[in-house]
Amino acid sequence: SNPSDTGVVIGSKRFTEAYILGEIISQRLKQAGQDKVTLKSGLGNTGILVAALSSREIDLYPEYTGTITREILKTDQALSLTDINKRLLPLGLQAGVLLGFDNAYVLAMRREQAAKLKISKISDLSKHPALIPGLSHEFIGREDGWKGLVSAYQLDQLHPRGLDHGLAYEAIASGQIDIVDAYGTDSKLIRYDLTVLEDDRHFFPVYEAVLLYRADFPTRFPSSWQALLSLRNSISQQKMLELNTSVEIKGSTFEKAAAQFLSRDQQNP
Ligand code: PBE
Repeated sequence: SNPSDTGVVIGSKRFTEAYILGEIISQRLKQAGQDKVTLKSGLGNTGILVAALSSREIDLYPEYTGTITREILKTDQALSLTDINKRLLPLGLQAGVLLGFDNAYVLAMRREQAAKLKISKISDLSKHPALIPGLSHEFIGREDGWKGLVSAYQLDQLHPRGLDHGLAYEAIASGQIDIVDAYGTDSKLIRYDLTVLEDDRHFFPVYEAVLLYRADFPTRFPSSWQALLSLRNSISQQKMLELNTSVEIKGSTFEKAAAQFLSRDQQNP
């Protein structure tokens, strides 16, 4: 049978922002008249999503430029989107439609403890080997995560514990851990009064949100692709933080947050 018969299948990673973006993409396609849309939310980490693209289980998902260069293409170079796409093509993949915000990895601590120990930047951490990092499993294993940070900042004396990103904030607030890997657009950075440590050796790349898709997607679904182009530059840093806050702090759902975003977007294009 024609593979187009199955409609468009969207995937997402397993954290609040990823779920919201999956909903925005899926609802945008339905608005545009694509009536066969399947959303497979919370599939897993980067490796799992890329495997799902390769096996045609999904057609696209929201990803980040820094994650594509470091984790998928395994390069330290800062690449333009054009160069990223040259390297993705042999994998049958392409990246496009920059959404308009950046979601960087950051290290964060309780504001009070950081002030007391006079820690404001990541390089200060090497003087405090007793601090306990509580890090998400994906971050621990990534070159643009703990592995690379340890060598860039000589942090071999610190011993991280692995945990789920969803549990990290409660763990740091209650004092079980002292340092977390957070995401720049996390609503809970503000809610739990954490301070973000300056990346004073400029270790982390830029993580601009972008769609990662099968290279054959635009030709298989031309009108859906046109609809997705309208999402380019449509979500500001502030807007993404608000969307994450509406779900994580204000109790909205992924679906409602996405629907509200799209209806407002149409009124004020
Ligand atoms: N990030 C921050 C991670 C999660 C959010 C964009 C660097 C990633 O998914 O690659």
